[in-house]
Amino acid sequence: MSNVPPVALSIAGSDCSGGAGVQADLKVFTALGVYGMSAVTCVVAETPKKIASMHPIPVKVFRDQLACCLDGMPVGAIKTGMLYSDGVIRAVKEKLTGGDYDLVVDPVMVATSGKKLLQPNAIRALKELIPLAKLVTPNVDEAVILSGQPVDSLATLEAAAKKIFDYFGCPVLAKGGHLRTKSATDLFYDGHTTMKLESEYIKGVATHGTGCTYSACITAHLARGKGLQGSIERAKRNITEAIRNSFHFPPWTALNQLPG
Ligand code: PXL
Repeated sequence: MSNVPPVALSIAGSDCSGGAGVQADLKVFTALGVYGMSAVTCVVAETPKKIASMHPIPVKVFRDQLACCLDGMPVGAIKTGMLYSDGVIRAVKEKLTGGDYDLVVDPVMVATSGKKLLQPNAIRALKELIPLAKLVTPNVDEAVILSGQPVDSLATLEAAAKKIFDYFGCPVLAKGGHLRTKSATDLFYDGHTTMKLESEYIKGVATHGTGCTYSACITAHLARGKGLQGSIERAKRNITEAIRNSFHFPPWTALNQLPG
């Protein structure tokens, strides 16, 4: 009897504290009934409050992980998170070009603690990867960098999302959680449709790894064949509940409780 589940791959950094990066992605995949695999780009020694050190994985070892995961396994969806270097990004682009995957690019650049998770000289390579994606998921700061426009409101976030679509030809989910609005509103734009995803802003909870968890939820739903808009809508509900029910391990900041 065959028993083949949906399969997804996380290409991201390792967060030893378990709230972000590959660890968060694999937990989400499991929680949503998807078999998860990983290609680690960088080992990050961190807690939700600080990054102690970072060690990039040699590009050869990274390429080998990609080959082991992709050659022969029925991978339906892939997400990228912290990529860190130009060499890793070029390896991803080379391997995924021409493949039949639903790719979600979470354009991770800076940790909440302020540490850079993408080398400055890798931004160009990241911009060349985005056109391969089915979705790019910038937060406000990343939307500013990718669009070259200031963002300080939902209207300017929407303008930035449209600019990003025009530049990269890739559907955009611009996440407005960092705007000081009453609700946490994200904007999806795919060249035709603008979809507004609104949820209650849950006050006083600054969770670590929310971006990773959100894009992993989208990736898992894509692997399950829910389509792009259906996956985003489901993931928005998942992430809102994950924040509402988040775990607190004082003195750490909160960690998302994964969708069940
Ligand atoms: O949340 C961004 C992020 C992504 N990936 C890794 C991280 C972090 C934040 O700390 O450590 C590995």
